Amino acid sequence: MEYPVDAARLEGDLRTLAGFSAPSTLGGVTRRAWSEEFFAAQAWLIERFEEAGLAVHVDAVNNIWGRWEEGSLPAVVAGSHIDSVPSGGAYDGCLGVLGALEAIRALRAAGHRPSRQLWVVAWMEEEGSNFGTALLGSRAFVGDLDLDDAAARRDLTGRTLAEAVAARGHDWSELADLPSGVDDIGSYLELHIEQGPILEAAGLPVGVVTDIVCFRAGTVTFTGVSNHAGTTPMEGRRDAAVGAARAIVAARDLAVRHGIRATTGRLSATPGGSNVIPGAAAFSLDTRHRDKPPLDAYLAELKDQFRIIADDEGLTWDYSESYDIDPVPLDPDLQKLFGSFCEASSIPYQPMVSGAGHDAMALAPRVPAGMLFVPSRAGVSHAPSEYTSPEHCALGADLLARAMARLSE
Ligand code: HGY
Ligand code: MN
Ligand code: MN
Repeated sequence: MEYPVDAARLEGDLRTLAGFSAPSTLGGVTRRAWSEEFFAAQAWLIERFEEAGLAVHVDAVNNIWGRWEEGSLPAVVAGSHIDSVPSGGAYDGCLGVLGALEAIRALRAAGHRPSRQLWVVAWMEEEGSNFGTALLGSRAFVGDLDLDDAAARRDLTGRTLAEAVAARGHDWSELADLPSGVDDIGSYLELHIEQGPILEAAGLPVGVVTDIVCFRAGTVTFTGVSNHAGTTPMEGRRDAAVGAARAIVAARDLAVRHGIRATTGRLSATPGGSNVIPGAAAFSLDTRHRDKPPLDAYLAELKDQFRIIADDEGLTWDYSESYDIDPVPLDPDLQKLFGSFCEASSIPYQPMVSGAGHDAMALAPRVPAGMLFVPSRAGVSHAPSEYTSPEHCALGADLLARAMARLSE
């Protein structure tokens, strides 16, 4: 270690943060953005930032900033997110926020005197698990969010995002001012668990991220006619659930053929009675690829298949896109910087692409952005058994500290 990162304290923080969760029969961490448990976790995090001597700022979309304001602007910023997927893990996003906090603690303990301000940020609703707007806080901050579309989005309780912002004491119009903050940022660093099997399989403790895949995601809805399950003959039914089921299999089969990653994580049939032929069936579709043209071609061909399925089943269909995010190359100089630290300490590492989306995607088109990965046990993430060893967590925080120190010399 180059800086006195406290592995036990970081592990303890990760364990404590994991405790802020809604109960779930599936176990794991369920901390949807805007939920009670989420704001309890934010309050705990704000205390940790203050304890570390940072000035805390909560912006209009609830990004939490902890600022070491000794140096000049533009600042060196490190962070990630603390919202989770349902029944997710304790490390996704949280390691990036708590690792950045631990890096700042270590720099202060080592007597570092930054020439630049050093900030840690916890971005709001990276997962989009509440309002279906992934990278919400970071995209709002850089001015990439369609504010009209986002304001009207409703969560499972029917509350709009604008109402959720107002409930926290901010006016939606304040979001239009957020992008001016990007000028105060000189570089953005994000430590994250790999969430895949590559580093563990290669026996490597560190990955330096070269670029992040693109993704397009939305909701597909098939509409037919509700009717009685017992009296309606099989021929002539307009069963929306059958259309959706055929479409989900078609999405998977075509993805395998095109080398795309496609996933349906949410599925619903309406009105939802077991003795009622569903008049509507909706499913989420998350699709990803390293390059945009093959992804766009896949979606175009898939929509043709949806059309055929709908005609065949006597249904109509609709695709409402939630986001269409381009692939993002990360800053080559920051990749070299991370690599040089690993080489200087004979830490084996490899450059790699991120199959997961991250807030760095929103920042990278505007400021130099770099990402570091540490291994996920058995490559598992977005699940209760998500795990990264305390040694790997501390190593990531140490490399983050070295980068923050170098960039604020
Ligand atoms: O879905 C993702 O790739 C990220 O975990 N939000
Ligand atoms: Mn995630
Ligand atoms: Mn994440």
